[in-house]
Amino acid sequence: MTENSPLTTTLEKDSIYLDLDVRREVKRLAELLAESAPGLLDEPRWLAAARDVSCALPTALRTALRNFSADSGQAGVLQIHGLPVGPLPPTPTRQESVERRATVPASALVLCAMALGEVVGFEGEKSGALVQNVVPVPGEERSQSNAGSVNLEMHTENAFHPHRPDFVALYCLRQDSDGEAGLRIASLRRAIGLLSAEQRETLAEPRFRTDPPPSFNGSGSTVAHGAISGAYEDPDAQVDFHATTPLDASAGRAMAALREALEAVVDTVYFAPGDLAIVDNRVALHGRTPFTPRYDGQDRWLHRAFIHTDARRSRARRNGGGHVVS
Ligand SMILES: O=C(O)CCC(=O)C(=O)O
Ligand SMILES: [Fe+2]
Repeated sequence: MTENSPLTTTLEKDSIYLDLDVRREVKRLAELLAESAPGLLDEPRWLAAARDVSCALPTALRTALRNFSADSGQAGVLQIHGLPVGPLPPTPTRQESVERRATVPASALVLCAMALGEVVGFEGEKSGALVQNVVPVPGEERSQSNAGSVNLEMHTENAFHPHRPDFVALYCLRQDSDGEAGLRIASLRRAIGLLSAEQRETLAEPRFRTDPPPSFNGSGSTVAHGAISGAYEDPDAQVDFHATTPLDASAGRAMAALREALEAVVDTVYFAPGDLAIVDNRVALHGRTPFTPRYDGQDRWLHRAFIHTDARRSRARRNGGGHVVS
């Protein structure tokens, strides 16, 4: 992807390993940003500082992010290893947990995200917070949300929403102690060739419906849509294998074939602290393997942020021009 770029990192497939000097500089910038007034992630003043500081990220990292945003490659994901974490409190266990304070890891996440576009939250999800905690929640084990710990079905993030994220960024603060939890990623670019022309045509027709979760108060769209759309040879995906319903039997068969094709190309990422995975939500689906939470303060803990490459497109759904999409 970036073979000719002035990288001072090791590039391996769709991953970059930051060199020590790059790590130190990213940590320094994240610490600087963490101290910027008012120290709160969702505040316009802090976000303006984050946008500025993001432009000062080391060339190696900015180059990788810029190239990824132009073309996320066959894998549809970029993994960055070696970002700062620092000392952590116990993993939160509350439902709807979010990070509002500009901690060092949350600042580093926003710095990387800002190099791709604008960070956005959704009013109907975790109170619109820009950085959310992905943690297992007691009593939610079986839920098909990121609070659960059963297998999380492959999905386009917020597939029901006309302004679903372009990118979903997941930043690991703490991995589960058994190392069982894996982020599963399946690229439609790798799967599409496994489908017949007839299946592709059916998938592109408005023969599917995806209902929003109740918390969105009917904001998404319940109109019929294609599970894939756009260029025949390189389509976008819009499907959630838990929430999307095929509207007739042959659409159901095409959706089953799509699922099988995606399963044939899936990659599983086992995070270490300081790893960031950025999923291109247009061309890749993601899910998570089952794991066993302990609720002992040492459970798996990710920060998550959503990115729009062109925030202007969602302006009508962002009250006051802010960062929260309704
Ligand atoms: O837990 C994970 O690895 C991913 C969960 C997920 O799909 C999300 O937070 O959007
Ligand atoms: Fe997700």
